[in-house]
Amino acid sequence: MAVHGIVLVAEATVAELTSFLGDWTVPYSHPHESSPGITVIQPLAVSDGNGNGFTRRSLPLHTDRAHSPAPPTIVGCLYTQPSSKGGESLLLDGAEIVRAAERSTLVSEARHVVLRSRGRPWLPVISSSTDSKRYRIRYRSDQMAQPHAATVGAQPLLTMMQGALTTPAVHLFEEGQGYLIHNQRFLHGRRTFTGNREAIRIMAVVMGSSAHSHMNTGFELTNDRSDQLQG
Ligand SMILES: O=C(O)CCC(=O)C(=O)O
Repeated sequence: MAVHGIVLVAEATVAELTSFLGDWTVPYSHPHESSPGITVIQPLAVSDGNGNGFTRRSLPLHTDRAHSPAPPTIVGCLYTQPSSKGGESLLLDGAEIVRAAERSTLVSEARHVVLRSRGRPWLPVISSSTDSKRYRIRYRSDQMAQPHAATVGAQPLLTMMQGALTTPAVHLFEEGQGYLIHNQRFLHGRRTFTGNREAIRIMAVVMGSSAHSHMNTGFELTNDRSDQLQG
């Protein structure tokens, strides 16, 4: 995950995933969690007013807690009950967006493409460390937050990003399958579905003492690409 930003899992249980994360991460709390860092994602009869997560509706590509100053570093989704129809997962490597921005020099406008969320400070969609070696992506376009070009010069970068978001990898995960992603790099979402599909979502931050604690400050652009996910 530290290299590619994603790990696909199969024949897994929630206990196995939490055990895998156990000695190098700590749970990241979410208002809807049922135990520390763990939220059951299933359609609820009554909307909780928190958007489409707990419905059968699609979720466009996003970063979890993108509007928060410190989103979780690791997000996992383990599918525990399949849909009757639909519900494919959408995944996109944000490193590809940063590479495209760098190739076109649009990356210089990055700090002017922001996420606007009512009552919160604007946060850059792509941020980089002062030496530009590490990048973080935060993105969502829903009731909670909207991307916005704060200057005329930033609009082409936002347009390019939104174009890239139209070609995610699409996976229909079966029971016991799913993914762990570096949430500051990979965007995820899902297609609409029917039936009683259920997923267990895990959120975590890497411990400061871990050899992987650099993941909390974003990702580096390397030549390792997640090509197997494109399509
Ligand atoms: O239902 C899914 O497959 C993904 C859910 C999701 O994107 C989320 O909870 O943030």
